[in-house]
Amino acid sequence: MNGAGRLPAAARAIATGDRRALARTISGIENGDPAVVPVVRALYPRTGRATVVGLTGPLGVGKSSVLNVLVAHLREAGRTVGVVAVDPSSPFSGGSVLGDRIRFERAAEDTGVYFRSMASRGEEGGIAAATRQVVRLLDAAGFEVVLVETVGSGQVDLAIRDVATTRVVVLVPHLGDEVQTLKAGLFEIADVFCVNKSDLPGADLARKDLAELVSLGGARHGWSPRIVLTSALARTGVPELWEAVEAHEKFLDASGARAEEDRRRLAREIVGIVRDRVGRDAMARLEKDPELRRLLDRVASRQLDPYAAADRLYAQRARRARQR
Ligand SMILES: Nc1nc2c(ncn2[C@@H]2O[C@H](COP(=O)(O)OP(=O)(O)O)[C@@H](O)[C@H]2O)c(=O)[nH]1
Ligand SMILES: [Mg+2]
Repeated sequence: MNGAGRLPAAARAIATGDRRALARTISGIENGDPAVVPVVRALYPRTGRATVVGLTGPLGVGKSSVLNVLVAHLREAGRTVGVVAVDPSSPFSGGSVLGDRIRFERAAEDTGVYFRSMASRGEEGGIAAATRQVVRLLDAAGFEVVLVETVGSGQVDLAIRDVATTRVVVLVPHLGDEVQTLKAGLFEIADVFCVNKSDLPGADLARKDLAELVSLGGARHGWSPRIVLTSALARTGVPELWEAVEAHEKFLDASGARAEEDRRRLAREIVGIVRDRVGRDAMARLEKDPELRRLLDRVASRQLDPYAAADRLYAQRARRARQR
């Protein structure tokens, strides 16, 4: 194992709980600063220890509110918690709501919790990668539980799928349109359903509807998603929500699914890195290499289709690799 002494200074500072180093490095990730890459890489051997829980679901269902109560619950139980809120719609400074400020205040006086919002940098693949890095930093900093909030929309959910060990989909009574959202992808990623605002009418009906959907879907890899009713407003159901998360975490260990899923996530990450590199390289060559420019000309004039061009580009790449 690496001794702390061998790490870059910022990595060493993060590993020993320095919050300013943590905040600076997260900002670097947010801004795509290449200087943070060695820091994140150096900390990689110290990751994989945290329980990473993703909360996702439509805007306004109470994800932040539930998260806030959950943090309090975990702190009472003596667990340390890092929180990342990924907000794809509003910039970091402009999107601050009351709940955020309360959490920030608490974060300032309690060293067992760290809260951070991240603004989306526009491209969704970017936010998924950035979220993964921030989660790793919090993990390496020693937080036992890392909570990630994202708005359930398309690609942003990949962030959840790619980082969380347990995924909580938050919904509200009167599912209506949300059932459509579920069919559009949230359903497949849920390990736990949280029906929040259960102080409002219709919560039991929503639970029944969900239970039906769950039974239709069957147990995915041996785990049947749990359904929990919460009210962040009345502060009820959150201990049960955490129990459901822990039950899933236990299942991951008992079934061997944890290691399997970790490998799958890492394989996706590695392939993603390769795809990015190959893609950037191919784009640069298409623009510069005269042979490839002619190829592109022929596709543009409809003499050649894009698949044929891709085959040739790929073949040229393989040829070059052999020559090297
Ligand atoms: N009635 C009720 N309102 C809630 C509950 N939880 C959150 N809210 C309200 O729902 C709104 C959206 O909450 P927020 O946590 O920001 O939702 P998010 O967009 O999913 O993070 C706020 O006005 C909250 O006060 C709840 O359990 N019951
Ligand atoms: Mg929120």
